[in-house]
Amino acid sequence: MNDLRDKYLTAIADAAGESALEDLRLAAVGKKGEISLKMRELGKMSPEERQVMGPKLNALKDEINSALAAKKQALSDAALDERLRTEWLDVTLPARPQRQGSIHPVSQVTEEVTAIFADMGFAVAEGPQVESDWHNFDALNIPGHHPARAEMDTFYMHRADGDDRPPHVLRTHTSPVQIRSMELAGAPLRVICPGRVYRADYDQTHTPMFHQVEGLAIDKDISMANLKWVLEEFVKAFFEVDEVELRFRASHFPFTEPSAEVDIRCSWEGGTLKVGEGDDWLEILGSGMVHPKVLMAGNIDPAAWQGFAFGVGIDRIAMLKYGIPDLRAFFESDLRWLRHYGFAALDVPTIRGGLSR
Ligand code: 2NL
Repeated sequence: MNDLRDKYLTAIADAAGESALEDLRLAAVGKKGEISLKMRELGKMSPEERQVMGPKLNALKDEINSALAAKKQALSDAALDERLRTEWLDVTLPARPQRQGSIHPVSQVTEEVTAIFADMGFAVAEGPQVESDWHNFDALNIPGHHPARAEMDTFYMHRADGDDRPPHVLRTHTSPVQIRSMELAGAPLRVICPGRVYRADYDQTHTPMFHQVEGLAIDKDISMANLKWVLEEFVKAFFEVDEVELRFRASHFPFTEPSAEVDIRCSWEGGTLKVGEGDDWLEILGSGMVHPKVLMAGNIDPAAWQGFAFGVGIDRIAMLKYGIPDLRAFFESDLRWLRHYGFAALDVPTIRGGLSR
């Protein structure tokens, strides 16, 4: 009996797979297995002998059965481990191994501008592209008869017949987002508002949808000097140069008083733009001190608070920084253009890590 026991326990321990194990089960405790046959012999034994052998054979059978069950479990655990090891899949890998997608220059520049202003304490705000005409015009001191409404070539949204409320518009600038920020957060306030804007204009240098970022800073003691410093820091960081010279030219916007257009010193020697040197001036920004009526529209008391604001065309500064000649190509979704001017998906611009490197 001990030989039988050793034989099967060793064989079970050494069994290489489930079918070898099943063969062993049949050979030992199957209907015609060695142990089953031995049990059948119990009938021929004397009662004394049977009383000794019966329990011993039953115990052996139980022992073999549990060894079989334990080995079966061990084999199936090992099989599962092997499957998990060989069928392992990295679900974070890109769908295709080649570089297929790239970041559009507009997205890249939006990220760059956001990183620069975030570093100066500006939050980012977004708002609806379909706006009430109040947020887009009236709140910005552009009343119904104002020529700026016509100049803006506004897209008006159609109202249902008989509905004579004023129509909504596709926002013509991101200023309404700043009005909403004033309404929501009040003063003091520092926000930039990047996003899509729309004007019914299409030629070499205009597309009916383009991108703008506006900035707004409101506090107790804010002046044009703060505006100048912020814009200088922005231009230096954005064009990645150590020195810049800005020129403020008196201008007019309905939403700022006083208003200034901002030029930067540059050179176009050899056909490429160099910022901060040379004898040319490049207009890149509109700016000014927020008009008291605009503060009031945002529920901010103009007797207690003042602020500066500015607006930049994202597409325009993207063309300047990255030497992209044709504005309309921005919106044609030409894969060859996107591969040429696009940015690698993982090169997220940061102040410390570099904006465009
Ligand atoms: C331009 C002119 C500008 C603003 C935008 C602004 C917004 C609020 C109040 C006052 Cl809520 N002003 N925005 C101010 C001056 C100029 O953009 O030529 N952009 C490309």
